[in-house]
Amino acid sequence: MQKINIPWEDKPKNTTDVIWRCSKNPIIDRNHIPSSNSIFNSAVVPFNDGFAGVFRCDNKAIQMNIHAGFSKDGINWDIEHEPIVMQEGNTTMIASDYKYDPRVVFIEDRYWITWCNGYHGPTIGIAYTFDFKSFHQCENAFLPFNRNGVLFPEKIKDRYCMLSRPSDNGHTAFGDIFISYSPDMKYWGEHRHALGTSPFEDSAWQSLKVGAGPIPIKTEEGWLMFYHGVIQTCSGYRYSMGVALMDLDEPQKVLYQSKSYLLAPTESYEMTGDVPNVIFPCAALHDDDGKVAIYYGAADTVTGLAFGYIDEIITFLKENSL
Ligand code: BMA
Repeated sequence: MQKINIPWEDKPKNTTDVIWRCSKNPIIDRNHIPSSNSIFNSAVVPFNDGFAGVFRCDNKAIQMNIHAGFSKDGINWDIEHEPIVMQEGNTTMIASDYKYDPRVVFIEDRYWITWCNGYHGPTIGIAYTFDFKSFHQCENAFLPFNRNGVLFPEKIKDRYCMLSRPSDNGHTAFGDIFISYSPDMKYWGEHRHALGTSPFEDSAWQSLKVGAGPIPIKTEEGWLMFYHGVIQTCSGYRYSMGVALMDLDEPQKVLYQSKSYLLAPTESYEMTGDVPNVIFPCAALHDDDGKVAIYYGAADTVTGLAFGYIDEIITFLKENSL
């Protein structure tokens, strides 16, 4: 197998943090393509001898859509100026009022994209591609309202497996992560509760709602799942990133859930933007050496990148678990 050279910077000498930010942050600015108001909450995967991605680009009318992009190094991105045009996949019903917050994963023979799809309110859209040029849209996974649909990178007990967060039609002041299974990427069922919010007095940063982030990473200890947690403050929601380990065979069983956040909005581009105080991870690249590079939307405006070691993250999680 080809070795993946994920983007990487060594841990700064003066930090004891488990996660550290890329010195080039934000790696994608809000006006990276001519039409964009903001580019954030986006997903990337290894592709050919570099990387491909699906980017959330809100245009200057604030229409939310997803665009394909390509990169040699995972940091400098060529993002298509026009949104992805979907063809029919496993359905003829490919209506979509908007598309946002994509995730991307390679399973078996193709890349699958999930996103928040506007169909009488937000629900989870699914599409596949082989080349990031033609995309085939499939049946929505769920009834509205739902957000943060995140696939596992392999079948579990012969079924596709997806995390999601049932929501409302607005800014959803609640929400736990559920898991659902499908034999064919069309019909989803066996919905189980997986990871919930925390009581305010235990871990307030994740007391309002939680949502899955990047594709879970398989480790010997379980599925490593980065997620966002939200606290309601006097001046609105604050989104931070946490991490959990889920059982390999029955991922609805949460083995550890972080009590402290891993990354919270503290940099100016995370605290200031169209929606202040948001860190929203949607992708993580990892290599055989145990390094991980996490892509996250910052303040609903730009895209940031952060780094860590998987074994250090797991140690942190075990020592800081709810
Ligand atoms: C959520 C989604 C995300 C967004 C976040 C913070 O409900 O809409 O796209 O990043 O709110 O505004």
